[in-house]
Amino acid sequence: MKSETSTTANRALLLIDLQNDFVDGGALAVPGGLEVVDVANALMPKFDCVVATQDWHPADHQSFASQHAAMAVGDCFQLGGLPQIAWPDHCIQQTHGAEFVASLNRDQIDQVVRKGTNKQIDSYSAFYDNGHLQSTGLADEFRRRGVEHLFAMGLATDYCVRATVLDALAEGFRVTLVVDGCRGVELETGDVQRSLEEMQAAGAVLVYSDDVS
Ligand code: VGL
Ligand code: ZN
Repeated sequence: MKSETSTTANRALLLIDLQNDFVDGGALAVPGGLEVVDVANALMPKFDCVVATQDWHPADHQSFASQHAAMAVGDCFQLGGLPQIAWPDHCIQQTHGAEFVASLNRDQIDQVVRKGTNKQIDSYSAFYDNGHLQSTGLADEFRRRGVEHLFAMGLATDYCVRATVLDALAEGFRVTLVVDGCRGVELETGDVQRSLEEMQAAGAVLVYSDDVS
């Protein structure tokens, strides 16, 4: 049986979408989003490997309500045969909204994974698009580096964090979710709680950042 112990050598910190558009004042602001940046900054020195994701959309990304006639933000529709929520324009490549939050310690990030670049399909997870058609290569990259245990946190709990954690577990990684490092959109009341329960049921261990050594 594999060792249950994680050493700094076989673990990585995965920071999900800590971008201007997802924090206070942003186009798709997640309530309290800015608060998690301090958690990220406090955790990074505890990890040899830090990977950050960036939602990175072309201006005509088809998840944007603005790209469809008579569609409102929050509407549900079908995009390429998948259920899709219509979002406000957000995280457009090369814009301020897509940049990492200025207070995030960028110099501690080893690798950046950009996702959502294909306008025809949304991509919540750091590993695959929402149809699991295309891989970002991140799982193989972790395996190449000998990483077996991921600590995940970021925005938003009920979308990109959830999808990333579920994919990571399916890829065979041990996953610890840093709960106070996450905030959710909560389009429907209870979405965040349901997401946490779903991740836990799939095998994620939920912890608070103070307990991460
Ligand atoms: C996200 C909605 C659309 C996220 C990204 O980062 O959770 N949510 N694009
Ligand atoms: Zn997006």
